[in-house]
Amino acid sequence: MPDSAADQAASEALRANIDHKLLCQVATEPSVASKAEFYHALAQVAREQLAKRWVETQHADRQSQARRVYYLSMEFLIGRAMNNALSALDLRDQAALVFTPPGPSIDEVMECEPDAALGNGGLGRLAACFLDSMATLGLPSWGYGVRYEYGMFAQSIVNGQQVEKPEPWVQDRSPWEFQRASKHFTVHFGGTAEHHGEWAEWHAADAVEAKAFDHVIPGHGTERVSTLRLWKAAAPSEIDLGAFNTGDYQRAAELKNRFENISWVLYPNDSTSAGRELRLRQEYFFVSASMQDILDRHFTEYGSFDNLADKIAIHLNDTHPAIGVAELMRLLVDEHQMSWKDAWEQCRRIFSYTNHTLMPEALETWKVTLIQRVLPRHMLIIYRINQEFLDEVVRLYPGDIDLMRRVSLIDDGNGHEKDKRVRMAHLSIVGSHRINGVSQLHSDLMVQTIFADFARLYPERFHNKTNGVTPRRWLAQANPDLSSLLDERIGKDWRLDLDRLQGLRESADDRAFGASFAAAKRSNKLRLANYVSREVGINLDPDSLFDVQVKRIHEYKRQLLNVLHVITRYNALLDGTAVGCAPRSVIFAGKAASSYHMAKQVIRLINDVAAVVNNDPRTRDMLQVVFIPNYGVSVAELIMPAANLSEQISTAGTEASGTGNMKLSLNGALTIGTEDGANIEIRDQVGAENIFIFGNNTAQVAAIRAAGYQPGDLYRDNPALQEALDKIDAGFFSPGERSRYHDVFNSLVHYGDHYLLLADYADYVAAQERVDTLYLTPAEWQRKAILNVAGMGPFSADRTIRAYADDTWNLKTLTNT
Ligand code: 26W
Repeated sequence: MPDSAADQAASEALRANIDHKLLCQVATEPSVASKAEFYHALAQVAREQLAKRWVETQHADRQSQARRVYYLSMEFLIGRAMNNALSALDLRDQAALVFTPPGPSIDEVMECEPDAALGNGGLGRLAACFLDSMATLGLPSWGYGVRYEYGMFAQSIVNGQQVEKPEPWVQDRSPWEFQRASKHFTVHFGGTAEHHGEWAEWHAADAVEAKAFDHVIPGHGTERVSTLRLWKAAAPSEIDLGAFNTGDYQRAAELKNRFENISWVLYPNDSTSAGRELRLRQEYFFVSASMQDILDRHFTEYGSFDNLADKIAIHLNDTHPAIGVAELMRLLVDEHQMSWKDAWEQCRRIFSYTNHTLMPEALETWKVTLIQRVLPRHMLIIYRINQEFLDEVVRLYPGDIDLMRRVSLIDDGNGHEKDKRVRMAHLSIVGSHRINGVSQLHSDLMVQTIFADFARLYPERFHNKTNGVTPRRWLAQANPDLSSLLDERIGKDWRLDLDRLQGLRESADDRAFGASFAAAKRSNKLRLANYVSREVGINLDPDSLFDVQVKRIHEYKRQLLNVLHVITRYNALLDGTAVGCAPRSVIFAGKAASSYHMAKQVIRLINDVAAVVNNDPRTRDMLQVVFIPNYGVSVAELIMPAANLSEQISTAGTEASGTGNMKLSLNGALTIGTEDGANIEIRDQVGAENIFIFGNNTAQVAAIRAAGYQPGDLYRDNPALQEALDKIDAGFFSPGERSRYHDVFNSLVHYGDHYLLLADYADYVAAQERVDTLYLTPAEWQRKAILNVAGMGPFSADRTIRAYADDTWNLKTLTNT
């Protein structure tokens, strides 16, 4: 805590500024202001300074004429902005001094802010971490996305089941956004396209207005910022007025809805492509507005498009913005009279693409008939791109018809016209000069499996960029206790240079440091326990091992395997065979897609198991289970610092990278995990002896499947497994409805156990026993936890973004002058 005279003076100045904002912006005064009103006043203080930084950054970028990167993403999972903004503006400590009793604390004020949950999970949160790093590294950079009125749904648990409620995160207006009244573009849909040689005229049927709302993303240790520009859909004003003027209010309202629904709600699905028309409209809507804005800015600055590719890089965050390849071609050829050949050359130097999943159901394809109807000109462009691409393939591999069919941008639907589909991943690859996966394993599998043909055609395009997380939000802000301890040991520079954490290695055996490290962890556990007690009504023992699995609920992530272990442990405690056990609190959190039945069953089962286990006086001291509702960025900020054990147990080869694994380890949790995604690289950094790796690896998973996997045999041969599964099947945890989990049981034992839970069960349970043994030797546990933190340097998003800037975007870093 700062208490010098200078700090006091600064906090007095801040207090005066807040009081002023309370008066002028909120029209109240400190003695009667509510927490929410204090929040708004404080946000206004930050807003003003962010605005200044934004203007200066734009000025510097224009002056330097440096290349910019535009990061296109359907999702940005920002969370709250206040703590991050105050830290970046160096106001955080002063704000803590301003908000003291009898008034609200700074934490209470910050909790008034709703999360901006404009994303589903990993992909959206990664985009938010990347913006933080781009700003911090001084890259001329913009994020572009959709200003959803309703973000990720709010989850509550009613009778053990997930209930989804809409989440209107900007009730009226957010203090963090700047509406740019002068920035609006028209986006067209439907109609017909008429060819005139190389270019075409698009006679669109509909038009919608895209209005710009900016979020200033502050850099840390720099005055530079990045911009997140989000588009809101609105009816074009002439249509609105026309109907109103004739007194037809109902029609005016209907029209307004029809247009504005484009940016109403985020699709709450990760890992399955919805294939719905509204989703395609959302994708094109934000991509078209972004491209027009980008070209507008470029032309204003350079008066020509000849140097476009020298000055801009556009990144596709998965295939969701892939229609941008066709849109850039349309704008350059049809609207700006560039030749097809020149436009395509530029295009290919401009775009790059990241793949985030190998799951076949997540790979986006769109019916040709749908694209023809909604975006007729783009369909023609895609056909031409495909034609030229396939001509190239024929030149390289003459006569290989099968190869052509496999790599074509169009899936020919086995000759059925109505089943033809556009493969968005293929469009992204053909239109990009660099393509990457998000961990070494994922990138390797990508070129060996789904993109093998393309890797043969264009080997130089494929590479790896292992994900990272921002240490500002996920350590400095989320875990102040551990942060101050690190500051004392290794200095404060780790915030901007995470490799400094290596300096902790020499403290791993220092008993006194270990004790302070453990004390910080315990206070974070207490903080979480208080939250759980308030929100869920379960009192966790802060000395028990906090065993945490937090992420989207999905079969491949195998929350069910974790449940099987919980039941096994419960059974062992009951029959007295549990020797050498440590008291545990098993903590789950995560959302299930609303249409994903099996994922919802898993949530219900967790809650049913929790109800039985937590109410059993025979085991209560040794085992507790809790499902924390409404997992999101802010809940994660509470959970990550409090975890002892990080569950990363996906079937090998299915989790592209994971980023929660990095956040947990960075906060001193040990990982129990499979050889999947970034777990492998985490092991390489922290040392195999400081992580619990178990189960079949990718090659073994493939071999098991090839040999004809028989989960029923494993069930029969393992009594502990059988007992756990039988209890689920017999309704032991659902006495009011005994058949509730038949489908869960069947999916594992009789219907093939697609994600091989039973194949990894025995090894998982054995690894969990090793976890207990270690936890019962606290000094050893502490040592390994410290070594985990020490090894996390490479998992800073700064490292990832520097690598993208160097080998994908070809960008230089800048400082404001
Ligand atoms: C079209 C529906 C849809 C929506 C989102 C399909 C697929 C997605 C994402 C690609 C799913 C996702 O979030 N993938 C996660 O990306 C993270 C960041 O790279 C990785 O760390 C996770 O392993 C990966 O599951």
